[in-house]
Amino acid sequence: MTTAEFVIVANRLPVDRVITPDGEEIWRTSPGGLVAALEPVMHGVDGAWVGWAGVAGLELSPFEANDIRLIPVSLSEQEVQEYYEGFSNDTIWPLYHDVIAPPQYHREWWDAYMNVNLRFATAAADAVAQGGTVWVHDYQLQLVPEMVRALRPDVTIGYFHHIPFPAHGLYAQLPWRDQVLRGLLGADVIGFQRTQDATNFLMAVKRRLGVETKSSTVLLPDGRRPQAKAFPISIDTAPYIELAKRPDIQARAVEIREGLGNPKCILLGVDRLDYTKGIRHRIKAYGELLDQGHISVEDVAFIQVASPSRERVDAYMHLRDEVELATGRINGSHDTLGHTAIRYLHQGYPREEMVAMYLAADVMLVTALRDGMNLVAKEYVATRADNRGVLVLSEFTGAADELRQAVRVNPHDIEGLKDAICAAIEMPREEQSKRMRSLRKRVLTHDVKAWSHSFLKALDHASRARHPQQKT
Ligand code: GDG
Repeated sequence: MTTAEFVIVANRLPVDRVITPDGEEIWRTSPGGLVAALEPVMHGVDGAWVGWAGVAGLELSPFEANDIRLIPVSLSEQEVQEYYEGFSNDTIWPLYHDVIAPPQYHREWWDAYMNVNLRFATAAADAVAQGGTVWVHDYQLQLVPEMVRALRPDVTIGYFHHIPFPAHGLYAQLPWRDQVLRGLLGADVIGFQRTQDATNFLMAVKRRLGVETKSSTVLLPDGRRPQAKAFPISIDTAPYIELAKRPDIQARAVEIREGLGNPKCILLGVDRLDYTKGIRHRIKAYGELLDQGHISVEDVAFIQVASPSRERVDAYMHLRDEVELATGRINGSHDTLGHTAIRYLHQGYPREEMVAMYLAADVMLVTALRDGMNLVAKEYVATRADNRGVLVLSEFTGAADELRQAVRVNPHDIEGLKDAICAAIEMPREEQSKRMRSLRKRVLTHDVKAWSHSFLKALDHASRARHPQQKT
């Protein structure tokens, strides 16, 4: 098999399988942020991408799409249930998001997680060239760094964690806590969204494994020196700026406002329908503002895009019921024949339509209870070239560390959230503009290229330290 200098390993391949109306199978680039982030990196190098094609039971040989070599890892239906929906999304996801929902601990899920991680690690170890680099992504694959290192001690390994890493008091619940730390420590560079995540990880390493750390370096007994640091992820700003300039998309934004009966103010939320995103808190705050007469449906409309996510996991089914019940109640009490309080959309949209919504929104509500970064906040800012609009941002997002001029909220404090929404609705233009200008400056200068560049620079540094004679 041909090998590659640079191998990305992620749960999903960067393409989705689409069956055309005449039955032909085609592969379309996925709309996700990780693809946008890594595609430019892949095009410049001799690279390959290891991942699951998203369809259970599908066995595929390596193939090429959009000039990227793809190495599919197959998962059975049972593995999808146990490794992906189970251990990844019903154990690690809730535990790492501060136990907003109760994590489920099942030994058979852990077994599936180990088996599938080994499959990904083996595929990566087979694909990478002598002395090459492997970059592993996210919480579904935390054991892969150690496994790749065991199979291929010659390669440099990076790992990036897209979600939070919890404080030790919570992390300690995990029955397999030491194994997961050892898995991650197989990497030379372990990247997190926020400094706090890296600090939590380093603290867990010290307390659980009794290993010394010095600043961001782990001093392993075998002499290896992995680094754990923050590399806050961002967006590819160019497509958002370009789409926001397009006359047809600007016209669509006007049409969206007209469709809502021309309210003075549009509030917008855009999230996967996930319990970490604080959608219920935001709906509650908006409902109370209506109930108490602080706002009216004629003046202030609320669009909530809640794109379908993890629909076979119990906690997500419950959340959907709760959100839809709350929305139905508020709309039932406040809608008029001409105006809807909450325009609730349990659908996914093309990026063009998302940008039209960002342009239509006077206030963007990002009220996550815990979020690694939150790219929606950055996307909204990137589209606001006229410096108008207000970002209401939860302090529990990674983005809050960077976007200091947003209106900060604690989403658990419903009164505080209501005050923040009112302040955002009433914010004078000059103040909007002052804040948006500095938010835009931050997002445009710290884009996804800056993110991948800084991570890869740290990895290159680690590689040089490991092979001083080869790389000059
Ligand atoms: C994880 C971490 C971290 C959503 N609905 C539609 C749509 N989206 C797009 C958004 C945005 C992306 O999905 C969501 O990214 P977020 O960062 O907001 O959240 P997660 O999905 O939870 O991502 C997170 C991220 O990884 C990156 O490291 O920031 O903290 O949880 O880009 O625009 N896009 C389209 N239609 C939709 O209906 N086209």
